[in-house]
Amino acid sequence: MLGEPHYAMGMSQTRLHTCMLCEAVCGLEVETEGNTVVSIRGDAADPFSRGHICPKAVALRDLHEDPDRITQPMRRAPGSDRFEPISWDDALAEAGEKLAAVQKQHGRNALALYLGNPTVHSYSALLAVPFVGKALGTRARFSATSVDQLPHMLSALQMFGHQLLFPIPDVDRTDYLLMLGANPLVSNGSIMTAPGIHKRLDALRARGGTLVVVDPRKSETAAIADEHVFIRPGSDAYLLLGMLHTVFADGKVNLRQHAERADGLDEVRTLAARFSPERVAARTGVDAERIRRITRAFVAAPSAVCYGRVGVCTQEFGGLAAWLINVLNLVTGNFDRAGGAMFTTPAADLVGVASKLGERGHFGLWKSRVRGLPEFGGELPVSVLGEEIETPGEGQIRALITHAGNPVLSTPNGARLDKALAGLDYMVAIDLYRNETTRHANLILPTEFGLERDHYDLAFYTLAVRNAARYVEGILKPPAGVRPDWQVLFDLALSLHKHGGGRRDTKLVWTIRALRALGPRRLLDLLLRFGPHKLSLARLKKDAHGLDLGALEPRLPSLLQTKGKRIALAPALFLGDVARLEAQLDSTMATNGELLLIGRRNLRSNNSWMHNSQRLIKGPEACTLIMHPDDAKSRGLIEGQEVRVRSRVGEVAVPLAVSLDIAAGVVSLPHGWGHARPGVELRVAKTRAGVSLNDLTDDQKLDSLSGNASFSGVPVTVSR
Ligand SMILES: Nc1nc2c(c(=O)[nH]1)N[C@H]1C(S)=C(S)[C@@H](COP(=O)(O)OP(=O)(O)OC[C@H]3O[C@@H](n4cnc5c(=O)[nH]c(N)nc54)[C@H](O)[C@@H]3O)O[C@H]1N2
Ligand SMILES: Nc1nc2c(c(=O)[nH]1)N[C@H]1C(S)=C(S)[C@@H](COP(=O)(O)OP(=O)(O)OC[C@H]3O[C@@H](n4cnc5c(=O)[nH]c(N)nc54)[C@H](O)[C@@H]3O)O[C@H]1N2
Ligand code: SF4
Ligand SMILES: [Mo]
Repeated sequence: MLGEPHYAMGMSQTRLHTCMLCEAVCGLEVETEGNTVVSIRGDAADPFSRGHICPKAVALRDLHEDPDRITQPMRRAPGSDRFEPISWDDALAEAGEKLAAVQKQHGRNALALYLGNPTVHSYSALLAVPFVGKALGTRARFSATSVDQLPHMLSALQMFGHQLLFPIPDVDRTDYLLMLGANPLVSNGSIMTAPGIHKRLDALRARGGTLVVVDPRKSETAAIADEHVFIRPGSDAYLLLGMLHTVFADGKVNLRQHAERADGLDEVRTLAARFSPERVAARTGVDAERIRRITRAFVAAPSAVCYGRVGVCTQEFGGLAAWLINVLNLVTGNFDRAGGAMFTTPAADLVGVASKLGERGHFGLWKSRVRGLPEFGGELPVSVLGEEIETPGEGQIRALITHAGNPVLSTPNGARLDKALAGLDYMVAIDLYRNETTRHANLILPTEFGLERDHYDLAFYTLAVRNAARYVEGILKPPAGVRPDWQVLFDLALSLHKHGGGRRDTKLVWTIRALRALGPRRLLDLLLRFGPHKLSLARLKKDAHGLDLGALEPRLPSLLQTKGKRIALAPALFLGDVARLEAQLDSTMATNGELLLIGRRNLRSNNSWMHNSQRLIKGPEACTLIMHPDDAKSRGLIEGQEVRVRSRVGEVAVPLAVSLDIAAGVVSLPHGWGHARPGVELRVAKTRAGVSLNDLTDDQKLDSLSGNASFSGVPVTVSR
């Protein structure tokens, strides 16, 4: 995989890499000595990230040196939580045999697959999973999508005809950025790859632009905005309808170049007419005059863009909110136009290739067995995973493969899933660590990671605020006992097939063998060569700091994958969900002293899995419950005190942080913590275990339209 074995020479070298931890794809300059990292800095010569990095990149070094990292396949002794080394050959043979046996006895859907977030940060895994997913021959496929961006995908599919046609906010050129449910100063941006976002937002304001943040908490991003609007959790769809009402009432609708190809404007007008700012004010907590004022400023700006992320997706009306954001950008003439919401022209065009192969995504073709929730793009909502394992009957899940995921900490009612996993017949985890989820596995198969791999960001250049490309080689030698992720995935599928399991499709198996022989690099090279910029790996290697491929450009109508290349402003699916929204307009959500729980992220943390770095977890306690002083006072609670938080599904004890930066009636707890469970082998993380937010979130509470988890606004009581 690697070029020259520089790491063998023991000399100090400076090499380039790219950070794969979050979506910002920062260029790195890594000083190594032999196979050891000496320092990690931002690559100032990267035209896209221009030297930006965050503390997590520096901690990459800790992961590579982590004695808790799994560096050879491990097998759990039956009935115990002791793991012992096993050879790759034996491990793959056992996995194939056991998983095939489950499928032969209980049907193919008895085997489930869960793909975690870092899957998307490895181009080689990303290229392998569509084939491997198919080869398993099961409908029980899950991923972090349904605790994340599923609403955006559903609205892309319904409005533009492809589930991956994500409009990206043109932050570098816009005059007005209205941000809902996102905190890029901490997350570094999501579905908005924009390394150094703080500087980009400063530049927006320096050129006279406006940043407005809508969030139930005065987040780090809200703190630097021109205006912060406290909103009641889960009510963004109402706010957006109140804004649309204003646009129509003011006669300001202007679809610009899309007027001729957009269908459904009348339906949107009729719908918006029902939601005056006065009508939604109480539910959103935003008064009518303010809704009008912000709408009018948005409309009046030379260019404007509304952007919503995790906070609007992971709520009860996530689907509607994601749709209405696109509608607002469209009807105010801010779509596919500089300074508005735009589409990328990525060097490796996954969406283009998928479209050519007829893969656009689909929705609701089948339903989950127990609760009848819709599939999306071949996956089921992960909120049903626990019940699908627990509930007997035909199609009950009895075996599981996880890849780079930790659903015990990352999915709603994780404690229920935790128990359910213990009851599986067989489980394989492809991961770096023995964490809250993988401790249940019979086998843990470890992969190459981070600086050991070559990197091209297949996913996130597709979501970037500029067109950019950068390719780097692996710069560390992987531990002898690990293998590349794509190889492990392919080999697992082949072993399953060999033992009589999986989809009995010889053509598919032949394809997997061919791809395995070809390797992901060649595939990537082909994608680059046939991509819109006609690049190649060789070309990217010549400019090792990366290429700037220019600002985003208007891409419609050619990108549209709908029939007749139309834009569907008012898909029936969304219109049909409005009745549910309207029915809850007057609900108060919380009663009897309940507070509404929301989540948050921390700059020095990455979902559930970087807490084993001392460098990152040192300092003030990150896992605290933030509460408004009025709510603390009325409960007789004080700063620093340990409080008990209870929801329908569970209970945790956590230190209290009292702050004016949160709306009264709302409390916030970060997700990804809770490492005290037995059998977890994360020695540093255990010293600051924290509690899991998802021991409180509810698997029965979701956006019933899309199937996405609803983390925002979980009713809880808080007491001493
Ligand atoms: N440091 C760090 N960076 C990360 C991650 C991490 O764990 N740590 N995770 C990565 C991942 S996987 C993702 S998907 C991205 C996510 O990136 P972002 O989408 O920026 O996510 P968050 O930082 O969680 O910000 C969500 C905001 O929504 C607010 N919110 C909660 N409920 C509501 C609501 O009902 N309405 C509104 N309007 N706002 C609400 C929260 O208070 C919070 O400030 O971050 C990525 N980057
Ligand atoms: N309440 C609440 N819950 C949430 C969220 C929230 O905002 N609130 N956010 C949700 C979001 S946006 C997301 S994306 C999910 C994330 O949730 P998941 O995707 O389920 O889990 P992660 O915490 O990202 O864990 C990643 C795992 O992958 C392993 N890993 C890291 N790199 C590699 C690699 O290169 N190869 C392999 N094989 N393994 C690797 C790590 O060791 C870790 O075990 O959490 C979701 N959960
Ligand atoms: S912002 Fe994201 S990509 Fe950049 S260094 Fe930090 S974790 Fe890595
Ligand atoms: Mo995510």
